[in-house]
Parts: sequence; C-alpha cells; structure tokens
Amino acid sequence: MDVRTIPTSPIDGQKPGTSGLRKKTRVFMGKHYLENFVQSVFDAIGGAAGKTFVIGGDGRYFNAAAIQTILRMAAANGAKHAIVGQAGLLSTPAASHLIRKHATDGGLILSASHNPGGVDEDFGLKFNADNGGPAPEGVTDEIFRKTLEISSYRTLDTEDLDLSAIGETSVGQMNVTIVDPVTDYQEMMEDLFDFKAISDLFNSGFRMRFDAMHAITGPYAKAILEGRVGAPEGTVMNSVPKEDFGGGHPDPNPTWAKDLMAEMMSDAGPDFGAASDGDGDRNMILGRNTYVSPSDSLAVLTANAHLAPGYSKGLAGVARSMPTSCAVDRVAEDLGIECFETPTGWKFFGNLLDASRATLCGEESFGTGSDHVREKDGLWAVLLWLNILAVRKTTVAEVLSDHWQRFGRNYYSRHDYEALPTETAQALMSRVTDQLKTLPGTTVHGLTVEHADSFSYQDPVDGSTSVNQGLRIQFDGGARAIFRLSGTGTDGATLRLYIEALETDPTKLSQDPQQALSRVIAAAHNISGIEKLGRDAPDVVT
Ligand code: VG1
Ligand code: CO
Repeated sequence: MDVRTIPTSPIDGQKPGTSGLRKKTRVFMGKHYLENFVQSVFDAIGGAAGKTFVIGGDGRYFNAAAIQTILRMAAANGAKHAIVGQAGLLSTPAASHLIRKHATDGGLILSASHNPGGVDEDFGLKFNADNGGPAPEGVTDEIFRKTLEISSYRTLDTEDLDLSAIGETSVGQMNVTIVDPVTDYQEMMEDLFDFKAISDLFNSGFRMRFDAMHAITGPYAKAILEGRVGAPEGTVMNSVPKEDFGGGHPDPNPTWAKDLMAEMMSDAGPDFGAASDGDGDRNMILGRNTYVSPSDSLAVLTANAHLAPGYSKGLAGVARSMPTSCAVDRVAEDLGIECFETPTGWKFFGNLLDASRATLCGEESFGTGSDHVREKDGLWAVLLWLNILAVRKTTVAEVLSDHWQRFGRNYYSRHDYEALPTETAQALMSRVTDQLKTLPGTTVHGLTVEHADSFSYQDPVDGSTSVNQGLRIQFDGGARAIFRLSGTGTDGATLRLYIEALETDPTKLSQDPQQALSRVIAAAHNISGIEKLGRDAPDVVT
C-alpha cells in the first residue's frame, strides 16, 4: 500500500485547551484541519512507527468519519497496531483503561465531552499518553508547536474499515483489533466493587434512575447496572448514544439533566439518581430530594472509599483542582493523608496518580476518579456511591448530613457566564489581576481578604510549573472566590466564578447554597465589576 504524502500548511489556533483540541465540528471538517492536528500529534511524540494506539470516541457527529482518517494516518505513519472500540465507540475512562491494560503507546480520543454535538456544534480530539492520561502540558505544547510548522501529512488510499464486527482486521500494514467497548471496563469495575452487596441492595427494592443523556455511558450503564447488578430494566434513561445527544448538552448538571432532577426532587422519587456526560467521564450524584455537589461528593467518597473492596487498604492521598471546594482537605487531614491542589484539568493529576501520591482525585465540574485509570470516570463514581450506600444501608441525604456534622459544610457554587466577547472577559480578569496586590487586608461586604493571587502550580513529582491557572481571593473564615476563563469552550469566552464558604455551626448546615453564599457572591461581584459584562445573571449555575 503506497503511503501518500499530502502537502499542507499550518492552520491557526490548533492549541489544545483544558482537555484536548475543541472546535466547532465544521472547523474540524475543514480541509486538512483534522489531518494537520493528527500528524502534529504523531510528530510531537517522536513518530508513530512501530507503536500501538487505542482509538475511540463518544460517538458524536463526525466521530465515524474522523476515526477512518485517523486509522489511515496512523497506518501511513507506520503504527503497528490500533485497538479500536466497536463502531468507533469508547468512553474516555474505558479508553484510558485499554491504553493501560495493553501497555500501548497512548490513545486518540475523539470527544468534546459535555459540549453539544452535531454538524453545527462541537467536536474534539485528545491525545492520551502511555499512562492512559491526558498528555501533560509539555506534550500538548509540543503538539501545538508542530501544528505551526507542519508542511505535509501522511495517509493511505484505502476504503473505510468496517468497524462493526469484533475481531482482527487491518489498514495497510497496521493490525487493527476491534474490541467490545464495555467488556474490559466492566471487568475492572468487578474488581473494585462489591457487586454482590450492590445486587442485594437492588433486590431489597432500592430504586435508581441513571440518565445517560443519549451519550456514550448508555451501553456501559445498561450492561453493568441493569445487566449485572440487577437494577430493573428502565433504570437507565436516554441509554442509546446519539450523534447529537438528542439535541441537548450532554452535561450532567441540574440545568441540563432537567428531567432527572425533576424526578429526584420529589418525595416519590427514586432512592438514588445519577447522570454522566458525553464521553462518560463526569458524574452527577443525587438522592431523593438531595443534590450532592461534586466537591462534596469527592469529600464523601474520600471519607468512605474504604468500604469498597478496591480501596479497603485506605488511600495514599487525594487531589482536587484549585477551584474545587476545600471540603476534601479536612477529610484528608482527618485521615492523615496528603492532599494536593492542582490546576483545572485531569492532566495535572497524572503524575500524582502514577507516583502513588494520590488515590482519589476530583474536580468541582462533576469529575471524580481514582488510580484505576488516568481519567475521571463517571460510572465508577456512581458504583462507588452505590457500594457505600449498600454497606452503610442509609440514604444519600443521611450520608451527606452525617458528613457535614462531622466535617462542617463548604457551601459551594459555580456561576458560568458563557459566550462573552473575549475582550470583555479579559477586561474583567485584568481588573481583578490589577487588585491582587492591594486586596489583602481590605474588607468587602463584611469579608476581609486574607490572600489574593494568580494560581500557579509546581508539580511535586516532575517539578514542572504551570502559571496563570485562575485568580483566587481567599477571605477570612474559609470563604473563597475564584475567577477563571474556560479552556473548553468554542464560542467567545466563558467566565467561571467559583464561590465557597465554610460553615461549621451544626445548626446552619441546611441552608440554600445561593443564600449561604450571598455575601461572598456580592464581594466577588464588587471586586470584579461584574456588571460590566452586561449580563443580568449567569447562564449556568451549578
Ligand atoms: C472544564 C472543567 C474542568 C474539566 C474540563 C474537561 O474545563 O471546568 O474541570 O477538567 O472541562 O472536562 P474548563 O477549562 O472549561 O473550565 V470534560 O468532561 O471535557 O472531559
Ligand atoms: Co467529559
């Protein structure tokens, strides 16, 4: 098979963000766009010759066509072997697992995660390294550099490969193994959790609702929850992956998982509710009339993980992204384990997990995971919660209120202002940056600023530094306000305002979060001059 070398030239803006390269689908479908990026990935990692890659995606519009392009290019670049999910589908955590299980050289994951899908929506591509985790900044910087100097890419003239049948096939000289996307993942979950205890829970009449949001987790949740641990058929809703996720945002939060929320926030609701995102790495946890904030979920899982067989020996440490609430910090202190604060994005957890410094990791954006893979993992979090509920034989609401009584409660919320003109968003960031030096010691809305800075992180394992990772303002009494611009959006700029306040008075643990946070919110608005955004309210509040 003749390798074809196609001349091309650099395309602007192929800089990977928080989680890979994300653009409008039509941009990705543009001439040479995908090809330039894929060739740059191979060039950045020292070529693909002789290597093995895992390839799969969340099934969104353009997934099927893009996989064919990537397979041809991998073969043309000399790759030895590709492991591909049947029909081109793999959840992000399942892809991470396959990369590790088969000791491959990495993987290409096609997804824009929680962003909507469709020809007029979003597409994305991410390279994961041989540890199964998102490529660290050093590698993504190198990929970007290669996109700026590319002059040709390599491909083959071949027919599309049939990805429908499990088994061995090939593209050019490259062997291709098509695997069932669920089997290996399910086996790993069997090893971590007490499926017998979870089955007993369902047999005792426990009711659950899982919203797969028409995205990739559908087949995984069906197989494991309904097929393996005995949840009744119909427990999983929106379980068939669709190219456009049914027209919604596959983002498991109260705004986008509206129907699930409505069902759970009622006295007649199921005992337990959960949802996951487009590529299966995020989770939302709910109980009857109970919403568990992702930051609280991380803290609760840290305090209770030992109840699941996979974590019965305890945790080496925990890590959370900087804007994630400090709830887990106090649990770590109580357990006597290390707690790390990293920049936003799962790539920053990889070294800590590889070095066995952290066992659990989490982000406020509905992401939790452990050292079983190198990605966050939606269904894993759901199964860990189920395992804990099965052992403790109590409700989600009780688990949460027990936790707050013991550790105090970090009221928490994130306000997103989406699709802002870039200059307007940047002006707000500059206004806050300009005040960082003078804020400490001043009082705003009755809150005294203890500390203010632009977050930078030095990786404790390899010493690499990442700067400008969000502006944080620490008030007395454990309250914080953080400003950050999103690195995953495709429309203008998205400002994220993260607000938290610590409450330890046992009589004040069940307030409405927005109410409890109102002073911190007012202070954050005041400091940033948020009214200059020209918006009455945030677009999404979580
Ligand atoms: C968002 C979240 C971040 C998460 C990232 C990828 O990034 O805030 O916590 O790691 O999405 O999640 P940003 O830069 O928009 O704030 V997903 O489920 O893409 O894989
Ligand atoms: Co995701």
